[in-house]
Amino acid sequence: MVAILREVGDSFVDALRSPSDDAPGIDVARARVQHAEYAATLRRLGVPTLVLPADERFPDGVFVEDPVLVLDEVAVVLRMGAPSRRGEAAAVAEAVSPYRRLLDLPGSGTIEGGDVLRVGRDLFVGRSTRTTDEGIDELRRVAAPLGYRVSGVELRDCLHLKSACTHLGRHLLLDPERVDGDALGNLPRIELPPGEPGGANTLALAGHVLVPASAPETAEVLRSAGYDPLPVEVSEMEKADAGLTCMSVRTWAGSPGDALPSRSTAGSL
Ligand code: CIR
Repeated sequence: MVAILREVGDSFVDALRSPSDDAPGIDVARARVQHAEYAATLRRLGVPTLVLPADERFPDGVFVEDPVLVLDEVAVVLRMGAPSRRGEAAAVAEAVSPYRRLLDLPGSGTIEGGDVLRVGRDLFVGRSTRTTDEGIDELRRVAAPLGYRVSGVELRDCLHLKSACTHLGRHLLLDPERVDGDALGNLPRIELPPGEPGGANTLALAGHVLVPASAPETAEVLRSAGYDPLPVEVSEMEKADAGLTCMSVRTWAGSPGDALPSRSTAGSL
């Protein structure tokens, strides 16, 4: 069981981002510090990390969640919607291959890992600018024989489904402005507080929930619901429309929101 990460390259300064007139530029040095702190947090929680070297051809290569979807039985190599990112899959798939048999999607539809929210044996897939109905159908053809139900979900104003909704373990955390919770099964839902859009992209593991440092009210809401939020600074990733799930692809079995068994070191965090 390992979390696979990829270092931040110098070309991260050119990462894809939604157009905005006054957006500050990405500070690559700061992004590297934040990435190293993210990796250190995972390790302190007892999660081993495998950190791949950066590949300067791929400005968004740090976001390893998007090119490969790891299920309990197999890993599915995805055809990404962003053409500039398609070459990222090879290195991530190779790193995953000791842990899972690799499967390719059968056609030419597109789908990105950030759009796939797993809840038990349900795979909810955002219909985004990156993920097409054809891509969702192809995932269904591969995953249904393994016992997964695959459903497409409408999104409003967000890059990926997991920009707006993540699995905490006992609940979903979701932004009702951007995704309709009724499309996401029966798990109880916690609504994202207004004004903290980045807060929806949390990462639950080892009895804790990593929460972007930019979302302190979200952390408070999660604490009130009985979770143990751990703030992690990801300001430079947020400038590239990304957050906590995007920076690792995790090879343990079970729902992504499932807590891993805590190690004694995790208790001191
Ligand atoms: C992109 O636009 O593809 C990257 N700048 C951000 C990817 C974020 N990934 C994710 O939400 N899983």
